[in-house]
Amino acid sequence: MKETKNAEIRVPAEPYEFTFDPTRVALLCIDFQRDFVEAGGFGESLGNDVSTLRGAIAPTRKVLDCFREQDWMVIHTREGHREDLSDLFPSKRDRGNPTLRIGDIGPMGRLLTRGSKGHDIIPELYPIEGEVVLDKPGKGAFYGTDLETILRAGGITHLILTGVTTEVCVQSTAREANDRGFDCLILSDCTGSYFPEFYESALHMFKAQGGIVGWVGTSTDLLTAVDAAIPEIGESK
Ligand code: C5J
Repeated sequence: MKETKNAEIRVPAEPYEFTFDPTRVALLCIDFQRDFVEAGGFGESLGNDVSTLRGAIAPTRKVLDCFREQDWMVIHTREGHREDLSDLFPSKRDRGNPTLRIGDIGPMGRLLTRGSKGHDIIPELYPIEGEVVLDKPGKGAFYGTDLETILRAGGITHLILTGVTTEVCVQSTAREANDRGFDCLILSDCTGSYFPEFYESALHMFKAQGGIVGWVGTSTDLLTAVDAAIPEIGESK
């Protein structure tokens, strides 16, 4: 990690400024998997238009580059199941009426199954060495994983959340994190939903009542705030 000990990053956000110590922040990139974002995956098998999520990719890449430049903690999550599906509840497998179910073979291999092409992270945001890749069987990233241990061991208190989809895995993870005492900022331009109305209401609920679950901001405001507090980022661009 770079020498950022005395910096305090102050990000304009709703319902009020989100302030963090850069030695205690982590970026969560939630489920940017081919299965959700690309044609032929799990998201499309549920009848969704996956192109609605793609707008989140470019701004997330900029935030990821900033965290990499600063050597701050980055965690990528992937929703999916063991190859033998032993960690897949029947309730999850059988829910709804999809054309294909989890574990079935689609154009990108077995849906939401570890080891398949569709389960992996999209090339634009692919993890690099040293970044945590966390496989999770549920929607929330804390359920059934060692995420909390990793964050506590790293001294992390503040989380910046990006990912898909806003009202499912991003929201579930943010709520789990909030209940564990982490301060969470969701970047509105770095998250996406198949349903514009769910995107709006999830973010609205999150920051309502004085930030009952957390804060909502933008990647531009975050990057500007980092740049102001740690000017060498701007110089290296
Ligand atoms: C969903 C997710 N939508 N990553 N998963 O099933 O949001």
